[in-house]
Amino acid sequence: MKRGRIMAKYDENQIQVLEGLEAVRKRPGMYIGSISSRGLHHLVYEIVDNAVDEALAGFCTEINVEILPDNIVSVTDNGRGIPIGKHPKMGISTLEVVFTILHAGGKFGGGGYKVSGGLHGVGASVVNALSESVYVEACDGDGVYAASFARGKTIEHAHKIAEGKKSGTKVVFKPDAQIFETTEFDTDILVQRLREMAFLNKGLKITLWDKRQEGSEQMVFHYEGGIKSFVDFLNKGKDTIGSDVIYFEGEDNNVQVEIALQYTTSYSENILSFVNNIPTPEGGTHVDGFKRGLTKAFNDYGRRFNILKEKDSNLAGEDIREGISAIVSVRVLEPQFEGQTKTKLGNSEVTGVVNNIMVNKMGQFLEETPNVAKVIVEKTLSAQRAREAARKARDLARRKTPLESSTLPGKLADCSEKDASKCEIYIVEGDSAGGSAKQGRDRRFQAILPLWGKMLNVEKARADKIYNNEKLSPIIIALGAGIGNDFNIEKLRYHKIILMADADVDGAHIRTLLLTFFFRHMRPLVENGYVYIAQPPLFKIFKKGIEDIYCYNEADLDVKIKELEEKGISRDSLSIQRYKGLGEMDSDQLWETTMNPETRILVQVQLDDAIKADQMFSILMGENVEPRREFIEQNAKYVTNLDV
Ligand code: 28G
Repeated sequence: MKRGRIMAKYDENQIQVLEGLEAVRKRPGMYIGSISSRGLHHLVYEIVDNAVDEALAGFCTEINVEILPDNIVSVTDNGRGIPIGKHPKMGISTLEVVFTILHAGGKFGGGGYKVSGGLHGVGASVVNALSESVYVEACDGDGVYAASFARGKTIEHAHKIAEGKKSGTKVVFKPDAQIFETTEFDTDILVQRLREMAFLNKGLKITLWDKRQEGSEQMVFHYEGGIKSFVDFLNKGKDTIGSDVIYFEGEDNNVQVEIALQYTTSYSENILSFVNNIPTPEGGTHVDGFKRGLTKAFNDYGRRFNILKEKDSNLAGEDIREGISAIVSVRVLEPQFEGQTKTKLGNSEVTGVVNNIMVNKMGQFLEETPNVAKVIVEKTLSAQRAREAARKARDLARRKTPLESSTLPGKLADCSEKDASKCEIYIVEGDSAGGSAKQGRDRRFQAILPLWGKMLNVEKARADKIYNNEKLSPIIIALGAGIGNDFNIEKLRYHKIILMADADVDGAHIRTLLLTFFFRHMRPLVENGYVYIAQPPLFKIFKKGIEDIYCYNEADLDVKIKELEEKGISRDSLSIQRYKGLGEMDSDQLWETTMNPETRILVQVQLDDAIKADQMFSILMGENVEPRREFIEQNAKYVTNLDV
């Protein structure tokens, strides 16, 4: 009876177990990030992590990784060996629990199951689920025990296979080709991570042997200096400044901290950070604490020894970090990972711990080694000067580009006249119309600027964005008077700014956009009456024997026809062409109808028009959805081409 109950319970658990690992096979990405090469290599890290945890627990000094032919991976450690005794709750060996029970929460899906170093990670079951086969051997100093699995299912329970006095664990696995896009291991990727692991765990010896090809040799990663050696490694080939690598460690509030740093003559900063041996490229609270503490240590030192005088402002963090190479490695009991890629430490208690260690120990170091302090402070001061100079140069360059640039836009066909009051600029949408306009114009006083590229939504953009917009910045540069608060009408290069676009919906759209832009960012242009809209004809009347007649709207057409009828020319004898766009006219016609000051019609834009355009624009492009929908419903046929 009792036994029956235990069996029942065991069976229940067994079902749960199988379901659990099935979930891993269904959504591998949740557990190892991806099924690409990256995910494949992750399997190795999961197994190595468990061996490293045994090292952190103080029982393992060596981990050997081998890549065997067929991309089978073998990992051994010399720890205590995974226990093979019956797990009190599960009724199966601890070894089998480790390999077949999925621990709650996926590493990459929420939860974050990795609790800490020293408590053995829980990735073995994930590796098992995603491997064609797994073979595990555990030696506990008395005997050698083995178990095997296939795609998460137990093939052989742990059983004794030999006597033996050694201890340790061996895990051999073959990643499942049904799961992974590739099962080919990349030695360089493994070297990177295993070397990093060895640096982060001083004294731990990790070897890698790629046995897929004959004649290969074992690589050994073993650093008594730990992260000090890591900084040496980073700075190999660089000119270092001051001293050997500086190293601090400390612990408070259950946060263990190790820091190593050294300055080089380089101008960049190179800070690598880790939490429980996991890289945190997005940084986080440990890196914040490091930076803050470093900055404070230097400023305190500078004040105390009067290197920074009372009138001087504090040294900036970025100047103090110029040329630094540093490793920040912390161990935290329950790390909280945040950020885009979940590689940013969020635990707020960590900042203060790291900050204090830096302020105290870095401060002490600077005081005790004044010659080193001196050269670093000097570098910091020159970084500060360089940054000031760079900022001034940038400001100068910035001022020059949009507002008073010496280089006019490449597409601008400028006029020869320099007296702005006599100059006109035609802003033309479309390259083909632009081409005709360039040919047809009077180049002495007429400039042509064809527009191209994607229009910016002026509604949502601030000045800096407008300067860089490919459609608007040529206009700003060509007009030469700047925008916004910097707008200076004295510098305007043309006193007639003529918008020339088709008489259709698209043309109306671009006119609205440009009017809005002028209204918002160059309002004096509109207020002073410098902005015009060209009126290309909508119709052409032609008949053999009389000159072509252009009409600018329907009413105009009716009037012109009546005039002809009064001269005895019947309506039926006339051919009437309707223009769809500027592109339908050749350069002579364009000149004759739209650009020749003697014959053209220009409509001067009134402030009123611009305000209307602005309102329409706000409705079309703005944030407010309701009026936009109303507007679109009321004007459905006009706005079909607008990207609202
Ligand atoms: C070779 C490749 C990967 C491992 C050990 C050693 C122990 C262990 C591993 O225990 C169960 C869960 C937490 C204590 C622990 C041995 C205590 C005493 C171990 C590895 C019980 C797992 N004796 N070595 N797991 N723990 N190496 N290498 O996986 O509470 S996993």
